[in-house]
Amino acid sequence: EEMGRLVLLRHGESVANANGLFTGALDVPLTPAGIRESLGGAELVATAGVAIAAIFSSPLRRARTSATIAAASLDFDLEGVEFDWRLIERSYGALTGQSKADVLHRYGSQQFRHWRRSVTGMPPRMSEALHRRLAAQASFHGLPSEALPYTESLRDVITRLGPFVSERVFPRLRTGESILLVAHGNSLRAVCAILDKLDDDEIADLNIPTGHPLVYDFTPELTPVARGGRYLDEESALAAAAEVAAQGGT
Ligand code: DG2
Repeated sequence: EEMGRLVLLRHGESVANANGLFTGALDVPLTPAGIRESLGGAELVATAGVAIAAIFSSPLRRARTSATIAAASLDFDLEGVEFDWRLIERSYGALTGQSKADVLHRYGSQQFRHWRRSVTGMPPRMSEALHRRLAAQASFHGLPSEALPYTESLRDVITRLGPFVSERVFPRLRTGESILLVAHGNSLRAVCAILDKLDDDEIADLNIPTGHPLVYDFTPELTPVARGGRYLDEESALAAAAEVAAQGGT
């Protein structure tokens, strides 16, 4: 039987990305360049002829806008886009809203990389005041409190996304339906860690660029045919991933 394909798409460039800030649960919009990027990514999926049967998105604005743009380009009913809080970006704790360059300068590259890329690294907890301010953002209305942890490691994100992948993604792939997931740099790193069973070093080296669709094909046992999937625009996606890796000045 034919397996469905899974397309992972990180939202286009956000205002916080453009300003070099740790974003996490900060509910920022896309930049105009980010809107164009989302459109370009969605058009690549349409041109590749992937028949998307379901779109799942993080409820944060930057993902919702990108999912809306994708739905429009794929001729997919907007009402059918499904939101799942488990796709929300990793909580960056007290680093939320801070400049990556400042954090790198203040704490050094080892600590910076630990917080940003290791599986177990947890930024310091955010203050009650910051938590209250983030929880009051419109996109968090109606979501469970687990959607906004005071801080989170990538391991925690993998733990919350495991059930999402096995309950909402795998069953549809098995019935031959192709799925688009619109989410974030770190929540998508977690999805890749689950699909490819990445070890801790592989997870630390993984960077996902904005707006470049990453396609996974699967065997009937739900093993990726190509480990790490395939970007539809490999060359520019890998260049953009290298830029993500270098953010903050490392
Ligand atoms: C970025 C990822 O996530 O940042 O939270 O700052 O995808 O929501 O823009 P996104 C953030 P890095 O972990 O790559 O620094």
